[in-house]
Amino acid sequence: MKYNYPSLNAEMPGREDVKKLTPNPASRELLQRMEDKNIETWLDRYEAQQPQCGFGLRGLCCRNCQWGPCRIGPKSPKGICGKDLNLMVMGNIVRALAAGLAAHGRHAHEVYMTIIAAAEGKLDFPLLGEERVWELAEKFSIQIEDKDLAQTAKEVAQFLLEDLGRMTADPMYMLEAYAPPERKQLWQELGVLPRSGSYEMMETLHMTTLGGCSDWTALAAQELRMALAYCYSTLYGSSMATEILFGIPQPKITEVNYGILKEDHVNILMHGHSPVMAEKVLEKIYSAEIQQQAKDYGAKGIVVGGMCCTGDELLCRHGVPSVTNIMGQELAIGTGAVDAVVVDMQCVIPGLKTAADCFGTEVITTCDSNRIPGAHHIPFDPERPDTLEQDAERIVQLALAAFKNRDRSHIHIPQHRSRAMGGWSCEAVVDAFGGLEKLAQHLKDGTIKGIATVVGCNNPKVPYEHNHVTIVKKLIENGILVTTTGCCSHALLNAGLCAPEAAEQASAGLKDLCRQLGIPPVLAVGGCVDNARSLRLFIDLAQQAGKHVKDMPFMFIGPEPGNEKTVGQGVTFLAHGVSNLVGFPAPIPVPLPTAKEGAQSNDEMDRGSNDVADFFAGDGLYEKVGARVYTEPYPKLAAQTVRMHIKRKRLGLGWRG
Ligand code: BF8
Repeated sequence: MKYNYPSLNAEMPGREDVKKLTPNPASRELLQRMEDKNIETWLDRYEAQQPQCGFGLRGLCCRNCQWGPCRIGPKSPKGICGKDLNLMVMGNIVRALAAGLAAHGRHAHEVYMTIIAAAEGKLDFPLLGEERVWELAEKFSIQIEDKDLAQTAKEVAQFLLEDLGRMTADPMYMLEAYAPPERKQLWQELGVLPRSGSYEMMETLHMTTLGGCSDWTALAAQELRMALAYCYSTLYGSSMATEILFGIPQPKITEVNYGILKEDHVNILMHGHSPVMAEKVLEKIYSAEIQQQAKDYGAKGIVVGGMCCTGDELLCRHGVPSVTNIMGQELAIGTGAVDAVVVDMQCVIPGLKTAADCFGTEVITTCDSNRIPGAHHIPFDPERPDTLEQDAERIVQLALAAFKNRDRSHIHIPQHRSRAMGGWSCEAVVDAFGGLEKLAQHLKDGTIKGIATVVGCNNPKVPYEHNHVTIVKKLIENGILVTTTGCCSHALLNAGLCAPEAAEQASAGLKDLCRQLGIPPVLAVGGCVDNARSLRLFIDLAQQAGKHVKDMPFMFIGPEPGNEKTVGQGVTFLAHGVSNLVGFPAPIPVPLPTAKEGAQSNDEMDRGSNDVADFFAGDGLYEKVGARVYTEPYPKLAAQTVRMHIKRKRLGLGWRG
């Protein structure tokens, strides 16, 4: 069965489409296994939700006050308070961005407070990213004479905290340090410079509460303002602060996919976003005592696998094999081989525990924000750091005991593994190409036609991972270098596209270059906060080429958006002048083309119109920031749209190809 949503100009996949089109054979195998065992997954729950609410899909319902819920339709063009379509749709999008900012903000807070605790000697983490400490100290004009690394790192973290929480109109340190001068001037003129992450979240909820802002264009400006707060207080902040703690990643080869799990080993999965507890658990697992204990329990060793963004972080820094993403978390449990899954924050779906209970997998939660009924809860709090060492040890002991005690007769590990190269920090990418100048030259001469960052979640509205993989294959075939993060990166890692051998699938020019450098054409740069790495690369390359980012052959692509966090990612890139291509629209009513009056053929169509869709996809936003949103649910057409966009940019620059 397929689900047809004309309001989105797209067909949603049914069960058979998903099972046929999902590119990873291991996922197909596990989806079938869960179905055969009658254990529910997102696919069953997705079916049960059909048809999904047409008002919700288009952003046409408002639940912001107790007069509602109100829905906008032909008979009721306004909510009870008088809110019209523009105000309702824009208000919903702005609120989604605020929620995404809250999620990344909470993550950032944990990492910043961890630096402070480590610098004060309350946590045993050695601050491995010394270069980043000195770089940020210089950018923030911190006096470093007579200060050691720890003291300086603590001060840097305090500056980052201020960017997260400032309540006054002073400039954000991170934005001042890293945003391009042309953009700073533009954002000043547009009046969208933010105060801080926390202030802009508060202001957004304030503006959209009952009787708040009645001007949708002011909400659109707040969307940009909040995206800048999101970018500089949480993306740049978290990404760099994590580098201060655990080091700046360097490329490394590993193996990925469900086949890395081993029947005769203790299998532990690390899942979530903030890698602090995960790093400590890993330290314990690698210790000789724990390795011996695993053997004493009858295991041949311990396998650690990564899921979602914590998985990306561990892959980047330690080459820990990653397994899967948000929509694979139940499937990973379905192997029956996972003894424990350790989860920190975000994208840990309630369905995980249901599956875990069916296979005797221990679920251990480590963040007070992400409790799961029935799970072991061993929280990490950088402001109460005293028990971290014992807590990490307890987590490992729970996993070992789970291996020892549980029934292992239901194990089925799909034997699919791929080689992959992870660990692409911004510096590592630049170094691999021999410096910014050389990379910019490859772009100019057309060896690399453009750079697309292909990122984001999975969504059951798209055949699982199909669009990510299809689009990216087409892009590299056409000479477009790809950076990737988050759930998308797991799809591409498992598809073998992040291994140096994937160069064979690229255009002649890109293939030769990647072969010569020994790198893949798809660079997994980390978790979602590490989209900051791709953005920094775009900014630095534009500067190197003597151009503005908005004129460069770059694009941001989110084929399968799911979490509210993705709204902020997209708008961050838009604010910097990088156009977006999304697999289907955020809840915005897409204007549906209709036949022109007196049309002789089906080709003569009038494009429908509404203000918010026109703002994002037409000239409204474009005239302000030089970027717009393209929506294309069909992946081959999407890749074609990206190619055309990049070609237009190259023509505009007078660059060949
Ligand atoms: O931050 S891509 S589903 S895992 S939100 Fe979540 Fe989306 Fe995955 Fe990481 Ni990002």
